[in-house]
Amino acid sequence: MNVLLLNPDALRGSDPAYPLGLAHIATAAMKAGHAAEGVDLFSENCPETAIFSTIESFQPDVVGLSVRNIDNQCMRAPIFYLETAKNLVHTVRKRFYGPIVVGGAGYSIFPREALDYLRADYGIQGEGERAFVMLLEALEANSKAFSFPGLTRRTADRVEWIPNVPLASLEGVWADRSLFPPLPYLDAGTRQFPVNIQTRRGCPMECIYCTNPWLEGKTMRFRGPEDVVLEIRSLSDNFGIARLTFVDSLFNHPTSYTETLVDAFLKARLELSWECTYNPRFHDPHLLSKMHDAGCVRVSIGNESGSNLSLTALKKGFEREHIERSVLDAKALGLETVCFLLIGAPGETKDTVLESVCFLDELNPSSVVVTLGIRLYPGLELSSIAAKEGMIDPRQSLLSPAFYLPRELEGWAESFFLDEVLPSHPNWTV
Ligand code: B12
Ligand code: SF4
Repeated sequence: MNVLLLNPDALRGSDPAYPLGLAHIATAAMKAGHAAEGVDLFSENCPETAIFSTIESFQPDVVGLSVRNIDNQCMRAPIFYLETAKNLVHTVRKRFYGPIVVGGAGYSIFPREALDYLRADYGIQGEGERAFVMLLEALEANSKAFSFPGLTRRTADRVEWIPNVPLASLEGVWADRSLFPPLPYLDAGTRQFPVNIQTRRGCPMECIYCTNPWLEGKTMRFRGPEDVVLEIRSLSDNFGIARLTFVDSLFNHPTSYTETLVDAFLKARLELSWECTYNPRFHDPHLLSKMHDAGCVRVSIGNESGSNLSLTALKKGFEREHIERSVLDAKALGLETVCFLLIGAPGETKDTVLESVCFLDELNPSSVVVTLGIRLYPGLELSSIAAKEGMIDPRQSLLSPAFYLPRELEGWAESFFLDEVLPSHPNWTV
């Protein structure tokens, strides 16, 4: 089948993220013998012309659209990206009369509601490598009744969804970048920009607000370190990429895998610099030092707070001392450190906010990213708390963004950070 894959450019102007999910899907489709073509609207000035001319020349049988983001998760200045994706489906329909399939992380949180909203024909919830190929096979066989894990289908009067089952192994999982070359994402001056890559999927942690364990599964699965090295080599050989960002939810867990991976980087003498997530609970000075030797230059320390009360409420699984050790050891190695404040844990008060601010002030990481209000998602513990406290209706779909912020902090938190914290902290952003 001829498969046309589209990356919507909902985020032009902000930090662009290379469409890694689409590169994975394209690889799987091509491996299964299908012909694939890509249109990346990030680098197209006239989306309609780019889409129409590719439909004309390539004559696709199926069009796939990636929906990475539903919204910007920002309570202060919300942006709803799904509207852009819906317009794109509408545009494609003007010239293409076959099935339109949507997938992606944002989409997967709301498989039914988002498919209905977008008016697309099929959705693939969760990992797409297996499920998308199964859908292509079913469509090619002109099969009328088919079903498999991950499939969402819109019929005249309802939307049917079968929950996906995570791949048992990541063997063979690979992101061929040829359909979506990363070059438009590089900074014009430096010719570099961290290009994303994934080495593992899954998170076993229980943070009460986070969708990652639902999206990727709670059981971690890993790519072979040699495969990861080959993919990195192909990025540097084909596109000159020397800066990477690992999108793994927990890059430093489990230590044994990360150490093997980093050893493989060292053995291969990869000339690159990279950044990754770093969870304080699994802090290991020996591993951190090896990561530094293997090219790590920046760690995003998923602390989210600096108050033990809030860390416990969010079920982060670590305390202030873990954060402190992680930040100080990373700084001692000369790594850039990014810390986070997620304001609005259940029970968060002005005191816990001040405690967090003082804590990070003392640690003085390279930068701090503050988020005011926590985006609520279906099925998560924080959403149940919000419903019990009367902040949301328990039947609310949450596709349209809703946020958790204790009433005591409403109004105060925003002016506190904007008027009092930011002016004296140029390396903090809200
Ligand atoms: C790493 C990450 C980041 C990094 C990105 C670094 C980088 N340069 O790539 C950083 C921290 C910078 C970031 C920023 C943002 N992120 Co983010 N991010 C993630 C995370 C953890 C992983 C994404 C990833 O790369 N996965 C690896 C790839 C291989 O998987 P994938 O894209 O999901 O693709 C698979 C499937 O989805 C599917 N698939 C994908 N596309 C398609 C298309 C079709 C047709 C089909 C059939 C299947 C399919 O198959 C793929 C292979 O299995 C996800 C959560 C998660 N666990 O998925 C959030 C997530 C995507 N981010 C989210 C958000 C909101 C954002 C921001 C808007 C936050 C902000 N306000 O700044 C920005 C947007 C950035 C941008 N330009 O798009 C939300 C989106 C939900 C929502 N409310 O919209 C998520 C889901 C996190 C969450 N809250 O639950 N993010
Ligand atoms: S916040 Fe990080 S550690 Fe917690 S569940 Fe999400 S991905 Fe896992």
